[in-house]
Amino acid sequence: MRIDILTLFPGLFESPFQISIIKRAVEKRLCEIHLHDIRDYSTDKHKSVDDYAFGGGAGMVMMIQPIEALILKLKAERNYDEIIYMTPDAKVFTQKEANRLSMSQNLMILCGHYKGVDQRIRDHYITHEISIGDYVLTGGELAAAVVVDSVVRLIPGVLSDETSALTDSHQDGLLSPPVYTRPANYKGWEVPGILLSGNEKKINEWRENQSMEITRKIRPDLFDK
Ligand code: 6GU
Repeated sequence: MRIDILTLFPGLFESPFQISIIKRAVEKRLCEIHLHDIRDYSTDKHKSVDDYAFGGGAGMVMMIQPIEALILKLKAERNYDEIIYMTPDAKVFTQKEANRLSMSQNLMILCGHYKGVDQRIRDHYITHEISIGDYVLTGGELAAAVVVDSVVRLIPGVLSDETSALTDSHQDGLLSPPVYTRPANYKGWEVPGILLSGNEKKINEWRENQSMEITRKIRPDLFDK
């Protein structure tokens, strides 16, 4: 998979993609992540990337020109499965979406800043919009890093058996059961005995029950979906 990220702040992605699972996915050549600085595509003599909103109001709007130049350059090089715009005014990202996007060959992700991008970019180039939750971030970069992380770990070969995605919270629509490791008794805090029994069938039943109970308690809304 190839992911192109269009941003005014490429530096924000440096550390998240240079650590752990994403780093390994890139090293194993299972994915390529390319960062593009939108400002490099401004033809303006001051390299402007934003301007005041028509109609007034606080906050700047990202201009069409540099974004379009960058999108057109990339589109001329390959076909994109989706051209995604990160914005709080979109449907909220889910595991189902992560699963779907993980089957892509090429993804382009545009990160919004300030008041967002000129609507005409959305109308004419964007094929999919993502918010990561009902709260506001300074820009789309951290949200894009979240989406990339959740998608890249699902690419076949990225996770080992031990880190398998199949048992993740949300993968089956439920929250995960509690987990424990050595020691079995720490200061008198004991691990549930069933987990030490070696009875795989009983252990799986216990985990399923815990999943249901925890989901009912913390996220009952997941049962409605
Ligand atoms: Cl994608 N962008 C911004 N700026 N804020 C957000 C978001 C995205 N998702 C949730 N909040």
